[in-house]
Amino acid sequence: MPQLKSRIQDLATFGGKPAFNTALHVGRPNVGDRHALLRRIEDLLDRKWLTNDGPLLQEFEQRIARLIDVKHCIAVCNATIGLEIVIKALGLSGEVIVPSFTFIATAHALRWHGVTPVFCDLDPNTHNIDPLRAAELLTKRTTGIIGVHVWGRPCDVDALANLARHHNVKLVFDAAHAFECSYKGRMIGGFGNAELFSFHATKFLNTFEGGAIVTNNDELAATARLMRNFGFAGLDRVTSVGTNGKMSEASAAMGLTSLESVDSFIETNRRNYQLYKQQLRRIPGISLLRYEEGEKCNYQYVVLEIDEAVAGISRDMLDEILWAENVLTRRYFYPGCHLMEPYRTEEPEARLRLPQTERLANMVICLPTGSAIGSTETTAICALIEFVIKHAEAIRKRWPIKPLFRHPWRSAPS
Ligand code: T4K
Repeated sequence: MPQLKSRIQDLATFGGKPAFNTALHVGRPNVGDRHALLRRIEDLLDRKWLTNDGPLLQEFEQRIARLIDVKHCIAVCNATIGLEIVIKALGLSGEVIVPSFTFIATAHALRWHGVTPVFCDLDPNTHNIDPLRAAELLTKRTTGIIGVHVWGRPCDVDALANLARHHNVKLVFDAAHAFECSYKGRMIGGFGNAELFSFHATKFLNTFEGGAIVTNNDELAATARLMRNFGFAGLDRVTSVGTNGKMSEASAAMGLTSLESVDSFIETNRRNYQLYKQQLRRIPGISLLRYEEGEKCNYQYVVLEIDEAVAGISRDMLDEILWAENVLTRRYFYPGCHLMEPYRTEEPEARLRLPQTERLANMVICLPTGSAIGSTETTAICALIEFVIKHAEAIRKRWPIKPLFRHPWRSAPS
C-alpha cells in the first residue's frame, strides 16, 4: 500500500519514506495477449522470414488502413524515420512551419534534411499549433506546415488545410500521439498530404519501436514505399534515393497483437483518466486537460496544468516532490524545441514570438497511466498532490533545499 503523508516531513523530498516502493512511469508499455504474441513469434521463426515486407507486416498495414479508413499505410521502423521519408518524398525544402511545443523529433527530422523548422506558437486552449500565428510565418521560402496532434487532441485541421491550400504548401500531421483518435468524427490519419503515427514502446499502440506513414495519395505512398527500402523497385533496380525504414516481422507481430487489445487499452486509460478527473477537480491551481466528449480518443496522456499563482507551488517543485515519491511524472515538452540545440543558438530571438509556448512549457506535467496503474495508484497520487498544494506555503518555506532525495534517473535540477 502507498505510504500516506500527514506532516510535510513525511514527504520523501524532506527525508520521509517514498509513497511508492517501485517507480510509477509515464509511458509504461501497453502489452496485449502475450500468448498471441509468442505464437506469432514462433510462426515467424518457423517461416524464417524476419523482415523485408513479410506477411505479418502486410497484415498489420492492411488492418491499420482499414481501421482508420485510409488508402495506404506504410509501416516504418519508427515515426522519426517515417517523417524523414515524407519530408523527402514531398520534396520539402527551405522553411517548414512547426510548433515548438512537440517532441524534438518533429524539428530534428526537418533539420536532418537541411530544412529549417520555423517554430510557431500554440493555441493555449488546445496546446496545438495556432493557425493564425502560422499564417504570419509564411514566407517565399515556406514549402510546408507540420501540425502535431499533441496528446492525441486534433489540430485545427480545417484551418491548417485552408492555409496550406491558399499558399500552395504541403501539409503533414505528426500524429505520433493520435492513433485511434478522431477529428470531427473522422479518424486521424487521412488528413493533409500524409500523417505519421508512432508505435514506440511508450505510445498507445506499440510495436516495440515503429511507426507508420498513412496517406490517401497513391503517388506519395508509392514513393514512400520505395524510399523505405533504399529506393529498390526490383531485385537489383534502384529508382530513387532511399533509406532503411523497414519494420521487422517481430515488430509487426507486436503491432497485430496490440491491435487486438486496442479497446481494452482505451478502456484502462479512460478509467484512469476519469479517476484522476474526479479526484483532482477540487484542488486549486491544478487543471486536468480535457478531451472532446464526442470524439474518439486513446486517453494515453494525463496532462496537468499547474497555475503557480493559485496552487502556491511551481510545476517544477511539484514535479521534484512527486519524483522523490517514486511518481516519475514528465514535463513534456519542456522547454520547447526552440530552446533546445541547435535551434536555441541559431535563433535566440524565436522566444519573442512564442509566449504561449514558453508559458505552457513551464506549467505542464504528465501523470502515470496505462495498464500498470489502477485506482490504488491514482488515488494515492491525487492524495499526494492535494497534500502538497494544501501545504504549499510550508513547503515553499523549506525550499529551495538541497533535496535529501534525488531519484537516480533524474539529472541535475534545471
Ligand atoms: N513526434 C512526436 C510528437 C512524438 O512524441 C514522438 C515520440 C515522435 C514524433 C517520434 O516518434 P518515434 O521516432 O519515437 O517513433 C518518449 C519516447 O521515446 C518518444 O517516442 C516519445 N515521442 C516521447 C513523447 O516520449 P522519452 O525521452 O520521454 O523516453 P523515455 O525512455 O524516457 O521513456 C518514457 C517513460 O516510459 C519512462 O518513464 C520509462 C518508460 N518506459 C520506456 C520504455 C522505452 C518503459 O516503462 N518501458 C520502455 O520500454 O521519449
